Amino acid sequence: MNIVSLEETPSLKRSIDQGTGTQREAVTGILQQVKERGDEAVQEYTQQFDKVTIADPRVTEEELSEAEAAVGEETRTVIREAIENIRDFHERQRQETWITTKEDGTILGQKITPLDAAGVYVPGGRAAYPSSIIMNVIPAQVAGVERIVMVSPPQENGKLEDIVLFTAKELGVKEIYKIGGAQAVAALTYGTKTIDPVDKITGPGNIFVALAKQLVYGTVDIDMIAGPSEVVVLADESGHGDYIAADLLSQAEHDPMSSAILVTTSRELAEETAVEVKEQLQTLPKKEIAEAAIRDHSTIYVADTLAQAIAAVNELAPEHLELHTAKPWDIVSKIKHAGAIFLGENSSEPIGDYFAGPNHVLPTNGTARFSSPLNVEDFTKKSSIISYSEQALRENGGKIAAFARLENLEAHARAIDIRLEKGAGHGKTT
Ligand code: HSO
Ligand code: ZN
Repeated sequence: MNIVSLEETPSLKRSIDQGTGTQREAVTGILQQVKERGDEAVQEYTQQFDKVTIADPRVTEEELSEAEAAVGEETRTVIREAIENIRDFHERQRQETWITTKEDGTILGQKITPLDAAGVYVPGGRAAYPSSIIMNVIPAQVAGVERIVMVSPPQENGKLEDIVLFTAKELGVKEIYKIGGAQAVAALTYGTKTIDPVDKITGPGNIFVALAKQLVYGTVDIDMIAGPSEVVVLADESGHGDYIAADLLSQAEHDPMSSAILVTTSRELAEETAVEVKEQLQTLPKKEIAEAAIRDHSTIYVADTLAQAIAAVNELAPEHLELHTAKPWDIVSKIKHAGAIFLGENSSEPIGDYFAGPNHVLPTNGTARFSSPLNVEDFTKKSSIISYSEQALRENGGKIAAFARLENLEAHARAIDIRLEKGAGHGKTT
């Protein structure tokens, strides 16, 4: 791994993959076809891309039970316990409707309502991570979303992976369709005879899914366009090179485009970590992916001071930040931008990926500057509540009408004036 001294702030990539022109065109065509021809088009695309004919994409109760039986006891226990921790954490995010009353009788408030329906995209094959299903479904459930729909591309045998179905069953997701790609995003957005439309689509996917999500955004809501996973470790001389190397590699194995960065005030630790990364890489099953990520997108920066190191971290605005310093709690208040902050050498990043409770769907690509981990609020929306009393209207009506005339909106002004002129009750009792 490259070791450089931190003279300037590290360079950033900061752009989401917009795909090629051909890819965008293909996705636009798929969205259009599904919008116009519904199920029939979805079935054709499944034949073309997933190489299987699916007459009815609905997953049956029977398939769910079969999947459960196929999953081993140990796996079941792990998944159940993870679900419990993650649900527990998200329960704390729930927001309440609030109402406030002023002395003049005005009542103002904010009403929280869950979305009616959410769609979770689960990628096919090896990227079908049960942890991601849990992370997408739980905030929607805790928010109170009544209809949660899952979609995932079928394997060539026409089935979904057992672990995907088992996780869905454990979570209580009942509406699952064996469809994937841009066609699934289209079906969830526009609806078909078989599939009712949803209000928001979340979950990771390949470039076609990501492009489809970008294109349907506005008709439905989406979570975010996730980039490759990233981790930044901030360490002083108290850090352990072997732990740090292991954690860097844990995100490097996600994607050849992933980045794993160490910012440290200790040159010795920098060198020790570089050696460890090289050694630990050799025995990794995903060696090639991790090697590419380390070679092309990862660096060790040596800073003169901790303050300089912290400034670099804020500049990077990483998805995951690990603090391997003598007093990690002293640093937290200085971190402005990070999706998730892991404190101390015991808090290895995969703990957050799977088990601790916080969501692992996090802002990538520097977007931690302005966005947050996927959370319960993402599956709710707010309505403002306004109830003016007669007294409040009398006291403020003149100002409101004046404001309206300032904008040359006479009908607005008169809507107020008419009330000021006619006064209370207006001849009717309620
Ligand atoms: N580290 C990934 C999530 C993940 N890791 C899923 C393992 N499975 C992005 O936060
Ligand atoms: Zn991970």
